Amino acid sequence: MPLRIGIVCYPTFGGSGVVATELGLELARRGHDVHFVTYGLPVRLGTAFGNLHHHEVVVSDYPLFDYPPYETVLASRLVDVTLHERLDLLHVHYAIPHASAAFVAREILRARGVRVPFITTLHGTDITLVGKDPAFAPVIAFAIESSDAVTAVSESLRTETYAHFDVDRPIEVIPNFIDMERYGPRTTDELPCVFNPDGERLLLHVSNFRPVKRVLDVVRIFALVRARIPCKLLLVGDGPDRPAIEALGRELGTHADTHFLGKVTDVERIYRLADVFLLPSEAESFGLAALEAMACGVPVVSSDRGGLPEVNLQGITGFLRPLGDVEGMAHDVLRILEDAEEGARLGAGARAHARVFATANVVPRYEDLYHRTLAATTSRARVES
Ligand code: GMT
Repeated sequence: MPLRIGIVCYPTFGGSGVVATELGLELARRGHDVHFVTYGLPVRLGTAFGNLHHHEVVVSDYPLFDYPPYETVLASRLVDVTLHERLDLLHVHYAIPHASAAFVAREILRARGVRVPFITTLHGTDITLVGKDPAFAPVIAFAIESSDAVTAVSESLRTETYAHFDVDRPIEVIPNFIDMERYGPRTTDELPCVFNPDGERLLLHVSNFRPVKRVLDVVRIFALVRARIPCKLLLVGDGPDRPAIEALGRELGTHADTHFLGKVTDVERIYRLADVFLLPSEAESFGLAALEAMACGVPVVSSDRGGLPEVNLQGITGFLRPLGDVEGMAHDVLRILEDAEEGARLGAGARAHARVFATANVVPRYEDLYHRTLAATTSRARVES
């Protein structure tokens, strides 16, 4: 049965926003009425469907506010959209502040006799980094506890959530997913690659260049590999570490062979050019970028942190090393680049394992959760009345 679903997320380039947007698009394709409630148009919301809607959250600039009350405005907007669009449920991505805003909205609606459950999907930094800041912890724990259902994008994130928050409720693991058609290996009819005119090998990293991504390690790995074979580094994204990345590249003499491509929207075109994908992160609840690379048949060399071992399988889709083991990761990259058979085996393994996370395998699990949550809400309402 088609549902009317409200989705809250960050509309930016972050992984949680990307997952929420792709989920909304897929739910709309499956016939649900999807309403995004966000402060800007989600960046990947390119395709328009008649059953896909956007409701902007506008926080007015009032001289009294040193800090605009985004959470309050979001909660009010959720009440308004739920009532006028007769939403069945809210699905919020990223706990801060979306889950607490959804809680406020749900309680306001309940006081008006309207029962609308909300589902919270935890993505990682909401729990592992920001969530551990004591300034946020009580509200996050309460919002998780008060959600009608909670999901985490990996087993690792579920374990971390229980370890760091005093919550006593089931958390269902529904992993991130990938469109295996859009993300696929390079075909022979594609334009020649402009980044390696002399056939240099291509190393790729995609992220928001935050310290947690350890992009400086990427540059160090590249320097070690480049000392052995001709290669180039493609960096997609941007963020606070960019000046330090450029400085290190100049210091190591690799800057001229590094291409900064910025915040590319059709990133799948870049993935499939790469020979190896690097993700040496300090923390990674899932590692969506690694999955995107794998779907394109690109082996991954990553750290072994967080949910990465659930995505990148040692010796099957690529290699994993302890945090900061730059020499080990460079060794793994060389193994992939210098042995064509090994590179092809890992690339095929990467694409094969990515299939586990194919959209058609994962999105029905969210639909199933929606129906179960609605059924539980209805029967609770019956008991209470
Ligand atoms: O990676 C980031 O810093 C962005 C962050 C986000 O919430 O937008 O990504 C997190 O969610 C992604 C989607 O579920 C995961 O694939 C990333 O692993 C996770 N990032 C971290 O845990 C650092």
